[in-house]
Amino acid sequence: MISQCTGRTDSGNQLQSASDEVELERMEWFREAKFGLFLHWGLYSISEGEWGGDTTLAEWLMIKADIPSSEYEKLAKKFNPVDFNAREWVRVAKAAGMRYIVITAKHHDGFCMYDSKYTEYDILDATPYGKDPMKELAKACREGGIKLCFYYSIADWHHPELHQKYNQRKFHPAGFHGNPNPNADIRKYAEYMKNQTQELLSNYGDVGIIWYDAGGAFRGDDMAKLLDTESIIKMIREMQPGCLINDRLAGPGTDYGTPEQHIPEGVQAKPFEVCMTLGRKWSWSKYDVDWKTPAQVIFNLVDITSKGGNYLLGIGPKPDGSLPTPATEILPQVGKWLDEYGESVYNAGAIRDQLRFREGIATQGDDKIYLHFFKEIGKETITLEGYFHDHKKIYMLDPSGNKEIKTEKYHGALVLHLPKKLNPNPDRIIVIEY
Ligand code: JFZ
Repeated sequence: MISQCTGRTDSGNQLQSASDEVELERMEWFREAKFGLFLHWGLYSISEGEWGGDTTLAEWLMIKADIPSSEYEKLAKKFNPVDFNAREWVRVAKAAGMRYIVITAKHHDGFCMYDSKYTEYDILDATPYGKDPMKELAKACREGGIKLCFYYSIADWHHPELHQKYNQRKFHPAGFHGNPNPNADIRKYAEYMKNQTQELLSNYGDVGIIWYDAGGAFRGDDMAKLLDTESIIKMIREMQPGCLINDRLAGPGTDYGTPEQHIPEGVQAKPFEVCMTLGRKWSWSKYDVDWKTPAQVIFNLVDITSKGGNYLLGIGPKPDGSLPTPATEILPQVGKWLDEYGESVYNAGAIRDQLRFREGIATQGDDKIYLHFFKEIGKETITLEGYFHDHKKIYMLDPSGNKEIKTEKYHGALVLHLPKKLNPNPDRIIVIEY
């Protein structure tokens, strides 16, 4: 396990090879960022979660409502996000403590939310908006000092050269396509996908991640061979060596894993990023009313950090370009907590020591261990077994003034005498500085 901060392996050895060094350098911003905003925004947003009386819909609108391309394409004429303000999106992300944004450049419906020279089925050519929002967002991210990243769907329910047999089969045995073409040539689609990746990496400055996703398509097929993913990865490495590639693009040499809507058990060997919705849906739905609380988001962020991962939290901007009100109410509260306690996340990662802390979640930085208490523990002391540092000081983290914690050694373990009254959740962190 490479430390979050020093880049040394667990035993403090130097890195094993030059490729480790390159990988470590490429991942550095990602490891330090910890927390990102995932935005699903497209023609499906216009439905606001409803189609033909079904109010359970979102970004899978086209396949779940079985809409042919000739019908679905008409949505483009209605897409005019007059309230889109890239600077406001970046402000909301930064105020939440988020340090990168992943936005859908193209989702499974095949509609491009950026100006592509390889199709007219994009926001510049097919909608009344007539601008490229990704240009505005790239500028705002640069000015705001956060990374812009693109979600790019490998599945495509509109492109004539991707046969429906490769698309999602769980809803349609043969796969779904809005305009099925029995003579589709996968090699032409592979070229289209590679060309669009190239233009995303050419026209928007530094890109932090190309966040590929097949959404269950190509299941049982050799995606790497069919799409020649190795040549795509090679091109990305050559064009922007600092750009990460997630593991949903099949093939050798991607950078990190992407558990979706769940937090894996235990510290993970490979870098990973949990992607999760803030509500229930990835894209905007006015029927999405079940939102996570700030405390739940904070717990998830700390839990994921303690396992060595990042947290990518998803919301769906409205078709007019504004952000859902619950998101603008919840996210600033998470950001306030990070303003006060963020060192226990940003400058920390999985515990490298053998420390056992059963009462909560522990994260570890270069010279500090953070003990997060997220539940009532009902006792006045805790015993840390497997702890071996000669600590400098131990205190309760408190923005109004850290409170010293009394300790004693007991059979090689460290006993901490807790304050009579622990701070209220989730602001209860004891720091061991060594
Ligand atoms: C995928 C997308 O389908 C979804 O719309 C959203 O963008 C999410 C972040 O990524 O979700 C998946 C991923 C994998 C499967 C299904 C949906 N799968 O393997 O069946």
